[in-house]
Amino acid sequence: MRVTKTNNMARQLRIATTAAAASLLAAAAHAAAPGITGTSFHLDAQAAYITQPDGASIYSWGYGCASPPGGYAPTAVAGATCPDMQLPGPTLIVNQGATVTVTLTNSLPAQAGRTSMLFPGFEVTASGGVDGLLTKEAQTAGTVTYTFKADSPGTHSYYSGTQSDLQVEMGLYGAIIVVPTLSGRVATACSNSSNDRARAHDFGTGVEQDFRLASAAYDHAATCYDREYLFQLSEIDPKIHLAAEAIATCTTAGNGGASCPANMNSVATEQYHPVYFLVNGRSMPDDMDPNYASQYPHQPYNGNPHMHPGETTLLRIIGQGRWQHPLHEHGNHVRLLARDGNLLLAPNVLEGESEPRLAGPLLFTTTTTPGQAMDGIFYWTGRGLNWDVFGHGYVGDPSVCHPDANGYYTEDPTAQNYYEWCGDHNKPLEAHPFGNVGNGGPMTLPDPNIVANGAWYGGSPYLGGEATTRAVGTTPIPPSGTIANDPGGEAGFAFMWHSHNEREITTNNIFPGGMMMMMLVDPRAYLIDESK
Ligand SMILES: [Cu+2]
Repeated sequence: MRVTKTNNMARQLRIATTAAAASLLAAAAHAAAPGITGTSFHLDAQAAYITQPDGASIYSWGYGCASPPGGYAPTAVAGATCPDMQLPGPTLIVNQGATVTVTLTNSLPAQAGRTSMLFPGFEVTASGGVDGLLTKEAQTAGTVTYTFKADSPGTHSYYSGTQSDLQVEMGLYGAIIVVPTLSGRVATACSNSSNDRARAHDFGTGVEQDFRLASAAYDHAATCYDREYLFQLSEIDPKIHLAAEAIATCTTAGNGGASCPANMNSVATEQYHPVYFLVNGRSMPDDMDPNYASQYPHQPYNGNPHMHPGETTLLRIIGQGRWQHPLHEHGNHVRLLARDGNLLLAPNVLEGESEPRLAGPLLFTTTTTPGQAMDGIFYWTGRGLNWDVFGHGYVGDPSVCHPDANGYYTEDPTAQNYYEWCGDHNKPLEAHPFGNVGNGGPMTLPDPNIVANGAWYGGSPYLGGEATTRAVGTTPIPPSGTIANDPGGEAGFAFMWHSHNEREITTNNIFPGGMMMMMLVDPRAYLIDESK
C-alpha cells in the first residue's frame, strides 16, 4: 500500500515539475546519427541566422540542400528535413565504393566572394567553377562539382577550402559517413552479437528499433556496434560574425554616404575570442532537444546519447572549429577505432587468428583536432561501482548472476540485469529496499525536504524500472523524479559528456551551457527511442 501511495505522490510531483519545465528540457528527445543519403548531392552555401540558448541570433553561413536529397537515414528518425541552410551542413551518408557527386552553388552574399568544398582523405575531381588555392571554387551565384569515390569507410569531415579562417568559422563544414561494405564473416559476427539478441527481446517488453547505419563500423569483427552518435565540435566568436553581417547588410545610406566594402577582407579573424561552444551546431541545453526540432530551423542535429548497459556505442567525433576540444565521456574510457577513416590495427596477424587485432588507444578524453575525424567505441556496465546497481535481489531470482568469460551476466538477454557485473551482485546485501546505509542500502539519500535534487540527479542508486520506489528515504517523498529524467518512464543514470576545457561548458561565459551533453544509461526495462 505504501508503495502505491508514494507512486501517486510521485506522479503528482512529476506533473507539476513537468509542466513548469517542459519548455526548458525535453525529456524524450534522443539522438542518432541522421543525415541525407544518395550518390548525388546538390548543396547550397548561403547565409541564415542560428540561435543560441542565451537568446543570441547569430548571422552564419552554412550548407543546405539546393534540391531535396535522395533520402534520409536512419529512416526511423522523425521529421527529417534538409533546410536551405544548416549548421553543420547536411551529414552525407554514402556507401563504401560509391561514386559521390557534390554540386555546390554559391548563394553567399556577393561580398563573401568565392567558396569551395574540401573532402580530405578522398581523391577528388573538381569540374566547373574557377581555379582556387586548394580546389576549384564557385563564384557568386556560380556552381562547382566535386566527384570522388567513397573508398574509405568511417567518419570524415568536409569544409570550405576558401578563406577558411573566415568561412569555416562562419559555419561552412559538415560530415560524411561512409557505410562500410562488410564481408560475410563480419556481417555474421555482428548480427549474432548478444546485444542484437537483447534488442530483439528488450526486457521482454518489446522490440527496440535499430537506428544503426550498419552493424559494424569497419569490415572488422571487433568493430560491431549497437548504437551510434555523431558529435561535431566547434566554436563561434560572435565578433567575427557581426563584422561579416555588417558588410553583407551594408548600404551606402546606412554607411553615412560612404561606399560599402566590396569584400570580407577587413573582417579580423584574430584575435580569436569564441564564446559559444557547440555540439552539432547547438549549445547545452538546446542540444538535448530532438533532431529536426522546429525551434532550430538551421540547426537540425542534436547531441543526446542514450544506451543500455553493455551496449557498444560507436562515437563519431569531428573537430570542426579552430580549437582543440577535449571531449570527456564520463562513465568509461573510449576505445579509439580509427582516425579519418583509417582503422588502427596491430601490424601483424596473430597465429590462429584471421585478422589483425585493433590497436587504437583507450582514451580518457577524445580530444578533437581541427578537421580530424575519429571513430571510437564506448560502453557502460557499472563494473567497479562496488554495489549492485540492478538491485537484482529485490525482484526476480536473487541467485542468478552467472558470470560469462568476461565476468558479466549475459545468459538471458531478456533479464533486467542483462550485462550485470557479477562481481558486485547482491553487494551490499539489502535488508531493506530503501537507499539508506543504516538499512543495508548502498548509500543514504539526502532528505528531499532539505536538499533539492539537481535536474540530472535521479536520487536513486539503482538502475531499473523500480528504481524510484526502491529509493524512498525516511521522508515519504520519493527523491527521484527530475525534470529531465522521469523515473516513471526512464530512471537512468546520467553522465556528463563535456569539454574538459571547462570554459567551454559555458554559453557566453554563463554556466551551464556550451559543449555539454548528458549521456543516459537507461535500464533494459526502458526502450530507447532515437527517432526524435
Ligand atoms: Cu569530465
